[in-house]
Amino acid sequence: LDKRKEVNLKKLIIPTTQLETSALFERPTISLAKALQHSDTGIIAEHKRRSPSKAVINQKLNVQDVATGYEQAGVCGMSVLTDGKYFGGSMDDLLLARASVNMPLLRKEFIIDEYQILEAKSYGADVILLIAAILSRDEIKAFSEFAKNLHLNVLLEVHNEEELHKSIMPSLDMLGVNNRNLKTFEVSLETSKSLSTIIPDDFVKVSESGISSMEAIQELKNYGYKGFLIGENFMKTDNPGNSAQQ
Ligand code: IGP
Repeated sequence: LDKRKEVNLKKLIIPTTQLETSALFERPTISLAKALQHSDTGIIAEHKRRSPSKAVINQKLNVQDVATGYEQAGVCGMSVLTDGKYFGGSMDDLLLARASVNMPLLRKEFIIDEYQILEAKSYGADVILLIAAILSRDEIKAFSEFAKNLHLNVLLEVHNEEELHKSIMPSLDMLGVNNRNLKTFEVSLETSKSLSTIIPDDFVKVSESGISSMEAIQELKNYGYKGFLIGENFMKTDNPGNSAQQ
Protein backbone atom coordinates (compact mmCIF):
# COMPACT_ATOMS: atom_id res chain seq x y z
CA LEU A 1 0.00 0.00 0.00
CA ASP A 2 1.67 3.23 -1.02
CA LYS A 3 1.17 6.58 0.72
CA ARG A 4 -1.08 7.98 -1.97
CA LYS A 5 -3.45 5.02 -1.72
CA GLU A 6 -3.31 5.11 2.06
CA VAL A 7 -4.26 8.80 2.13
CA ASN A 8 -7.09 8.31 -0.35
CA LEU A 9 -8.53 5.50 1.75
CA LYS A 10 -8.28 7.59 4.89
CA LYS A 11 -10.15 10.43 3.20
CA LEU A 12 -13.04 8.03 2.64
CA ILE A 13 -13.10 6.92 6.26
CA ILE A 14 -12.50 10.24 8.01
CA PRO A 15 -13.37 13.19 5.75
CA THR A 16 -11.53 16.50 6.29
CA THR A 17 -14.64 18.16 7.76
CA GLN A 18 -14.53 15.60 10.54
CA LEU A 19 -10.82 16.27 11.23
CA GLU A 20 -11.50 20.00 11.39
CA THR A 21 -14.25 19.60 13.95
CA SER A 22 -12.35 17.24 16.25
CA ALA A 23 -11.72 18.38 19.81
CA LEU A 24 -7.91 18.48 19.46
CA PHE A 25 -8.14 20.65 16.35
CA GLU A 26 -8.89 23.64 18.60
CA ARG A 27 -5.96 23.03 20.90
CA PRO A 28 -3.40 25.86 20.94
CA THR A 29 -0.16 24.47 19.51
CA ILE A 30 3.27 24.76 21.16
CA SER A 31 6.23 26.03 19.14
CA LEU A 32 9.17 23.62 18.94
CA ALA A 33 11.28 26.26 17.17
CA LYS A 34 10.88 28.59 20.18
CA ALA A 35 11.59 25.80 22.64
CA LEU A 36 14.82 24.97 20.79
CA GLN A 37 15.94 28.61 20.66
CA HIS A 38 15.66 28.86 24.43
CA SER A 39 17.11 25.51 25.36
CA ASP A 40 20.68 24.54 25.99
CA THR A 41 20.18 20.85 25.36
CA GLY A 42 18.02 21.00 22.23
CA ILE A 43 17.03 17.37 22.22
CA ILE A 44 14.07 16.15 20.17
CA ALA A 45 13.54 12.55 21.24
CA GLU A 46 11.88 10.12 18.86
CA HIS A 47 9.51 7.19 19.32
CA LYS A 48 10.60 4.60 16.77
CA ARG A 49 9.79 0.87 16.98
CA ARG A 50 11.64 -0.28 13.90
CA SER A 51 13.19 1.16 10.75
CA PRO A 52 14.15 -0.03 7.29
CA SER A 53 17.83 0.29 8.20
CA LYS A 54 17.71 -1.48 11.55
CA ALA A 55 14.61 -3.75 11.57
CA VAL A 56 13.53 -4.09 15.21
CA ILE A 57 14.63 -1.33 17.59
CA ASN A 58 12.09 -1.73 20.38
CA GLN A 59 8.72 -3.45 20.16
CA LYS A 60 8.15 -3.89 23.88
CA LEU A 61 7.54 -0.41 25.21
CA ASN A 62 4.31 1.52 25.06
CA VAL A 63 4.27 5.00 23.65
CA GLN A 64 2.77 6.63 26.77
CA ASP A 65 5.66 5.42 28.94
CA VAL A 66 8.21 6.52 26.36
CA ALA A 67 6.58 9.97 26.07
CA THR A 68 6.37 10.43 29.84
CA GLY A 69 10.01 9.34 30.23
CA TYR A 70 11.16 11.81 27.59
CA GLU A 71 9.19 14.63 29.19
CA GLN A 72 10.64 13.87 32.61
CA ALA A 73 14.11 13.89 31.07
CA GLY A 74 13.43 17.49 30.05
CA VAL A 75 13.74 17.12 26.27
CA CYS A 76 12.49 20.01 24.10
CA GLY A 77 10.08 17.95 22.07
CA MET A 78 9.16 14.51 20.88
CA SER A 79 8.98 13.05 17.40
CA VAL A 80 6.38 10.34 16.84
CA LEU A 81 6.68 8.10 13.78
CA THR A 82 3.19 7.55 12.37
CA ASP A 83 4.23 5.60 9.29
CA GLY A 84 3.15 1.99 9.67
CA LYS A 85 4.76 0.26 6.74
CA TYR A 86 8.41 1.08 7.37
CA PHE A 87 8.45 2.21 11.00
CA GLY A 88 5.60 0.31 12.70
CA GLY A 89 3.99 3.55 13.89
CA SER A 90 0.39 4.77 13.78
CA MET A 91 -1.82 7.80 14.35
CA ASP A 92 -2.81 6.17 17.64
CA ASP A 93 0.80 6.55 18.76
CA LEU A 94 0.57 10.30 18.17
CA LEU A 95 -2.77 10.53 19.99
CA LEU A 96 -1.49 8.52 22.97
CA ALA A 97 1.65 10.65 23.17
CA ARG A 98 -0.53 13.78 23.10
CA ALA A 99 -2.65 12.39 25.92
CA SER A 100 0.48 11.78 28.00
CA VAL A 101 2.60 14.94 27.70
CA ASN A 102 2.51 18.70 27.18
CA MET A 103 5.70 19.20 25.19
CA PRO A 104 5.77 19.93 21.43
CA LEU A 105 5.06 16.85 19.30
CA LEU A 106 6.29 16.31 15.77
CA ARG A 107 4.33 14.08 13.42
CA LYS A 108 7.07 12.08 11.67
CA GLU A 109 5.57 11.05 8.38
CA PHE A 110 6.08 11.10 4.63
CA ILE A 111 3.74 14.02 3.93
CA ILE A 112 2.49 14.18 0.36
CA ASP A 113 -1.00 15.63 0.86
CA GLU A 114 -2.61 18.45 2.84
CA TYR A 115 -4.95 15.89 4.36
CA GLN A 116 -2.04 14.50 6.41
CA ILE A 117 -1.41 17.99 7.81
CA LEU A 118 -5.04 18.36 8.95
CA GLU A 119 -4.77 14.87 10.38
CA ALA A 120 -1.56 15.80 12.25
CA LYS A 121 -3.30 18.77 13.86
CA SER A 122 -6.41 16.83 14.81
CA TYR A 123 -4.33 14.10 16.47
CA GLY A 124 -2.45 16.61 18.59
CA ALA A 125 0.74 17.41 16.68
CA ASP A 126 2.49 20.79 16.97
CA VAL A 127 4.99 20.29 14.18
CA ILE A 128 5.05 18.58 10.80
CA LEU A 129 8.01 17.27 8.86
CA LEU A 130 8.39 17.98 5.16
CA ILE A 131 11.02 15.99 3.29
CA ALA A 132 12.64 17.88 0.40
CA ALA A 133 13.72 14.65 -1.31
CA ILE A 134 10.11 13.65 -2.04
CA LEU A 135 8.52 17.09 -2.68
CA SER A 136 8.72 19.78 -5.35
CA ARG A 137 9.37 23.41 -4.41
CA ASP A 138 5.70 24.19 -5.14
CA GLU A 139 4.56 21.41 -2.83
CA ILE A 140 6.91 22.55 -0.07
CA LYS A 141 5.49 26.05 -0.41
CA ALA A 142 1.84 24.95 -0.45
CA PHE A 143 2.21 22.49 2.44
CA SER A 144 4.27 24.79 4.64
CA GLU A 145 1.86 27.70 4.17
CA PHE A 146 -1.07 25.39 4.83
CA ALA A 147 0.60 24.22 8.07
CA LYS A 148 1.46 27.78 9.16
CA ASN A 149 -2.19 28.78 8.77
CA LEU A 150 -3.05 25.99 11.22
CA HIS A 151 -0.39 27.35 13.62
CA LEU A 152 1.78 24.29 13.16
CA ASN A 153 5.58 24.58 13.01
CA VAL A 154 7.30 23.23 9.91
CA LEU A 155 10.55 21.27 9.98
CA LEU A 156 11.97 20.90 6.48
CA GLU A 157 14.40 18.06 5.99
CA VAL A 158 17.27 18.10 3.51
CA HIS A 159 20.21 15.84 2.83
CA ASN A 160 22.23 17.79 0.26
CA GLU A 161 22.91 21.23 -1.15
CA GLU A 162 20.53 20.87 -4.06
CA GLU A 163 17.59 20.03 -1.78
CA LEU A 164 18.50 22.94 0.45
CA HIS A 165 18.57 25.48 -2.40
CA LYS A 166 15.27 24.17 -3.71
CA SER A 167 13.58 24.53 -0.33
CA ILE A 168 14.61 27.84 1.22
CA MET A 169 11.48 29.93 1.85
CA PRO A 170 10.05 32.03 4.71
CA SER A 171 7.21 29.66 5.59
CA LEU A 172 9.64 27.17 7.16
CA ASP A 173 10.53 27.39 10.86
CA MET A 174 13.29 24.83 11.17
CA LEU A 175 15.76 23.34 8.74
CA GLY A 176 16.74 19.76 9.46
CA VAL A 177 19.77 18.10 7.96
CA ASN A 178 19.36 14.34 7.83
CA ASN A 179 22.73 12.70 8.40
CA ARG A 180 21.30 9.46 7.02
CA ASN A 181 21.19 8.97 3.29
CA LEU A 182 17.65 7.61 2.76
CA LYS A 183 18.81 5.55 -0.24
CA THR A 184 21.97 3.95 1.12
CA PHE A 185 21.18 4.32 4.88
CA GLU A 186 24.76 5.50 5.35
CA VAL A 187 25.09 7.92 8.27
CA SER A 188 27.66 10.71 8.59
CA LEU A 189 27.56 13.78 10.82
CA GLU A 190 29.74 15.44 8.18
CA THR A 191 26.50 16.07 6.24
CA SER A 192 25.30 18.44 9.00
CA LYS A 193 28.67 20.10 9.30
CA SER A 194 29.12 20.79 5.60
CA LEU A 195 25.57 22.06 5.02
CA SER A 196 25.55 24.29 8.12
CA THR A 197 27.38 27.16 6.43
CA ILE A 198 24.81 27.52 3.65
CA ILE A 199 21.70 27.47 5.85
CA PRO A 200 20.55 31.07 6.36
CA ASP A 201 20.72 32.24 9.99
CA ASP A 202 17.00 32.95 10.29
CA PHE A 203 16.18 29.22 10.42
CA VAL A 204 16.58 27.11 13.52
CA LYS A 205 19.02 24.37 12.52
CA VAL A 206 18.32 20.78 13.46
CA SER A 207 20.69 17.86 12.98
CA GLU A 208 18.90 14.53 12.45
CA SER A 209 19.92 10.88 12.75
CA GLY A 210 22.95 8.96 13.91
CA ILE A 211 23.59 11.13 16.97
CA SER A 212 24.77 8.97 19.86
CA SER A 213 26.96 11.02 22.19
CA MET A 214 27.19 14.32 24.07
CA GLU A 215 30.44 14.94 22.20
CA ALA A 216 28.62 14.76 18.88
CA ILE A 217 26.01 17.26 20.14
CA GLN A 218 28.72 19.60 21.42
CA GLU A 219 30.48 19.47 18.09
CA LEU A 220 27.29 20.12 16.11
CA LYS A 221 26.52 23.09 18.38
CA ASN A 222 29.77 24.65 17.18
CA TYR A 223 28.30 24.52 13.68
CA GLY A 224 25.21 26.44 14.79
CA TYR A 225 22.82 23.55 15.41
CA LYS A 226 20.14 24.16 18.04
CA GLY A 227 18.17 20.92 17.70
CA PHE A 228 19.22 17.28 17.76
CA LEU A 229 16.79 14.62 16.62
CA ILE A 230 17.63 11.34 18.28
CA GLY A 231 15.72 8.08 17.87
CA GLU A 232 17.53 4.78 17.86
CA ASN A 233 20.06 5.67 20.50
CA PHE A 234 17.29 6.19 23.06
CA MET A 235 14.80 3.62 21.76
CA LYS A 236 17.25 0.71 21.72
CA THR A 237 17.42 0.86 25.54
CA ASP A 238 14.85 -0.46 28.03
CA ASN A 239 14.28 3.03 29.36
CA PRO A 240 14.46 5.68 26.62
CA GLY A 241 13.62 8.45 29.12
CA ASN A 242 16.61 7.57 31.27
CA SER A 243 18.86 7.48 28.22
CA ALA A 244 17.62 10.93 27.17
CA GLN A 245 18.54 12.31 30.59
CA GLN A 246 22.27 11.75 30.15
C1 IGP B 1 16.21 9.73 14.10
P1 IGP B 1 18.19 8.04 14.60
O1 IGP B 1 19.38 7.62 13.81
O2 IGP B 1 18.59 8.82 15.86
O3 IGP B 1 17.27 6.92 14.95
O4 IGP B 1 17.36 9.04 13.66
C2 IGP B 1 15.54 10.47 12.93
O5 IGP B 1 16.42 11.45 12.48
C3 IGP B 1 15.15 9.52 11.80
O6 IGP B 1 14.23 8.61 12.29
C4 IGP B 1 14.58 10.21 10.57
C5 IGP B 1 13.49 9.79 9.74
C6 IGP B 1 13.37 10.79 8.73
C7 IGP B 1 12.60 8.73 9.74
C8 IGP B 1 15.01 11.38 10.04
N1 IGP B 1 14.29 11.73 8.95
C9 IGP B 1 12.36 10.71 7.75
C10 IGP B 1 11.63 8.66 8.75
C11 IGP B 1 11.51 9.64 7.78
